[in-house]
Amino acid sequence: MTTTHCPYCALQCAMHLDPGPTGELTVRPAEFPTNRGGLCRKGWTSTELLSSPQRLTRPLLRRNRTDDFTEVDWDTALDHVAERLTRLRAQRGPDAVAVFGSGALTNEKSYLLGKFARLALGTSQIDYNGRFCMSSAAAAGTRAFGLDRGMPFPLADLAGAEVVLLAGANPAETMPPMMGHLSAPRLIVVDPRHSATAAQALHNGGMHLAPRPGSDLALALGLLHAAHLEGLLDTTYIAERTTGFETAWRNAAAFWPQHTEHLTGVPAPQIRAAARMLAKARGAYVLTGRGTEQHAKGTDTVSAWINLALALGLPGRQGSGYGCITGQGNGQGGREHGQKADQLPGYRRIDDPTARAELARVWGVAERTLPGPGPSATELLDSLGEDTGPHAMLLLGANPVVSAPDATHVRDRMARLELLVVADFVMSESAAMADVVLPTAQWAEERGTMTNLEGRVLRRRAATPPPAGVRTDLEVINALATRLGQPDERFPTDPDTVLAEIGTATTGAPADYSGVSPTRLDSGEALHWPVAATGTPTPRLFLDSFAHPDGRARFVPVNHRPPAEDTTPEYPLLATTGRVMGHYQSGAQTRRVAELARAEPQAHVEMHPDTAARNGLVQGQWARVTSRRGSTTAQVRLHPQARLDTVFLPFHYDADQAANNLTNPALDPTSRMPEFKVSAVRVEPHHDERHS
Ligand SMILES: Nc1nc2c(c(=O)[nH]1)N[C@H]1C(S)=C(S)[C@@H](COP(=O)(O)OP(=O)(O)OC[C@H]3O[C@@H](n4cnc5c(=O)[nH]c(N)nc54)[C@H](O)[C@@H]3O)O[C@H]1N2
Ligand SMILES: Nc1nc2c(c(=O)[nH]1)N[C@H]1C(S)=C(S)[C@@H](COP(=O)(O)OP(=O)(O)OC[C@H]3O[C@@H](n4cnc5c(=O)[nH]c(N)nc54)[C@H](O)[C@@H]3O)O[C@H]1N2
Ligand code: SF4
Ligand SMILES: [Mo]
Repeated sequence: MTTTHCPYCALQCAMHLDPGPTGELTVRPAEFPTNRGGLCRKGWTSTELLSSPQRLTRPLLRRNRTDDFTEVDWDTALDHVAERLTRLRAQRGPDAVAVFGSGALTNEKSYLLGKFARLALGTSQIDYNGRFCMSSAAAAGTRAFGLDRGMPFPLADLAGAEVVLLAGANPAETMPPMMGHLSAPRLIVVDPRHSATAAQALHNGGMHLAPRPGSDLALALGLLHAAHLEGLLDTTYIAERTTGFETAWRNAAAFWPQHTEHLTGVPAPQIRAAARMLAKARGAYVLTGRGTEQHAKGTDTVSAWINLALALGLPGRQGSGYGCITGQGNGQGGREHGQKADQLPGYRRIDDPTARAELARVWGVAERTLPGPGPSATELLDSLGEDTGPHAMLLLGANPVVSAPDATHVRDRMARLELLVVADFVMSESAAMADVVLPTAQWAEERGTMTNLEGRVLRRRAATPPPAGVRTDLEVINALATRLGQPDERFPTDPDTVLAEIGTATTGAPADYSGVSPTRLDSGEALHWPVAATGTPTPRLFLDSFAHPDGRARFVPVNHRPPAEDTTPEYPLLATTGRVMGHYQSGAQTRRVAELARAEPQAHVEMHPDTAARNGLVQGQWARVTSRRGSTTAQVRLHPQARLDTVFLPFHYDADQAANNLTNPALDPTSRMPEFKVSAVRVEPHHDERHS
């Protein structure tokens, strides 16, 4: 038996893997503070992909995009990649090569990938899919508290609260075992959809506020306004632990309940009632998810939620707080170790001279050889093949052809690359476009560490060796780096050696991992970062002071503005996107798991029966949904409690069922988050013999 954690989301449920009679691994849930013996359907079926016939086990190469792939040996594939990269760099300079990483990668892979980009390639062009995930919350958290750790408290603390407000999060589908921690508190769910979580809230005496997509910022200002008017703010806390309340309040002052109702569609009495419920609770949390964050104003929107939490005196207190629900398996650790365009390991900035000097010393290079900050994920993808943009890309752990905004455009850009190299264990839609595909090991075949949604570092353990012919990501990075002239010892393939180096590289940094060791992890100690070599872990941050130099949290003055595009007679509805329980992300993995594929075989579009009727649609019919970017097809699923002006599509499907054919690449000015959650669309019957 091997005890490890689920490969998918940031809850990182613990599980035991046992070899079955035919050698295949079976899953049993393990007792652990986040999942407490529970798993969702994806976790239960997670071992199926290890032995799937769709698994890649040989490197694949084609010298021409119009050719089919041929199986080659590793040396041929790696030599080809190294030779092409060297030539491109010589012709066009180091920024001609890009790297795209992922919050699915272990801490060790994230760290080594960032180091590979900066040292072996010398490129500034590195970013990752976490940019599409929690980047707005990270930016707002840093502004307010001086440090971003998704949940600055253990998940289990939530159970002790009286009220939890969930803004744009649907954990009943996205992290089902988390609902166990939310059964005692009353929930206030803010979601345009009557989601499974909203249903749970109403069932337990809580509330569901259903704002128009993209209007959360107004709603958060309205709640602050209502709480202030009723004298429910924590004025002592505001005076002692924060700065900037007055300027932030000046913006909220105009958001009377009626005005807020007009902007959001949430009835004024509900706004007042929710403000009262939250403000009067003994123990309350405000949590944000992607629904409120994935907007062209996502950072300001999260700031508005944090302002509300600060005004009520919640953050940095035992039994109360603000947190962002991080999404990907290593969404937290993946944002700390330097695969982000503007970042060095330990959550340090790449434009900070002290951090640069420190890292250069650890890495044994001259500081001036480290590149500066590069473009964000959407901008990076948009510049591929441009004269001044990258002409080659190395992609690990993401499937942007399905998951990036305006996916058709992204596909066109990726097609312009002279060299696309993808390391994956299945032929994802992005891998299918590559020149070279490198087959890598999966979660249950490798060791490493992951940092879960509460900032706790966990150990991923190998339960079985990888299939013959498959290499680990660390081995792939090493093999490419050495071929590019790097010393072998600079790119270790042993995860524990990389972890030790992460400890050195992050000593004294905001995300200090120097106290994380295999021995401490194996002892079961709850290692929430920062954890210094000689120090104790930090399950709860900010109890004494916030991370700004003056120790205070900052209110950030923010104001409401409409989404990047609004409805017109041609595009009269708003489409929002998100997840269903049975699939994970771009679906590259879960669409290949038989039970999950059977349960949710194709895309659907959720809408109110009247909206359907007005557009000539009935339950189960195929609809075409069209935005200014493009169109997609999906089967109509009626929902009697849906908003009349809003339809919802999951983004787990590819090609002509891809929700991202619709989405708007308009970016948040601070986090560079695209507007996944609002597109103006029209819906109509789709007539196609394949679907009839
Ligand atoms: N089953 C499943 N679970 C997952 C994942 C998965 O792909 N599948 N992915 C993991 C990852 S990476 C992430 S980031 C998390 C995401 O977890 P969540 O944030 O819970 O997921 P989403 O479905 O993207 O969005 C949550 C809700 O936001 C709502 N929403 C849409 N527009 C708006 C808006 O304008 N305002 C508000 N307030 N709400 C809005 C949607 O209706 C949806 O119910 O899930 C993780 N867990
Ligand atoms: N419309 C819309 N689009 C969205 C969102 C939304 O809500 N709406 N959400 C966004 C969010 S929050 C996220 S996080 C992104 C995620 O979207 P993607 O970045 O596309 O994520 P995945 O589908 O998880 O892709 C991971 C790929 O990497 C492979 N992989 C997994 N682990 C490893 C590993 O350790 N090594 C290697 N080499 N490969 C690995 C998998 O097989 C898979 O092919 O999607 C974003 N896109
Ligand atoms: S909730 Fe997340 S970590 Fe837990 S079993 Fe499901 S996908 Fe895996
Ligand atoms: Mo995510």
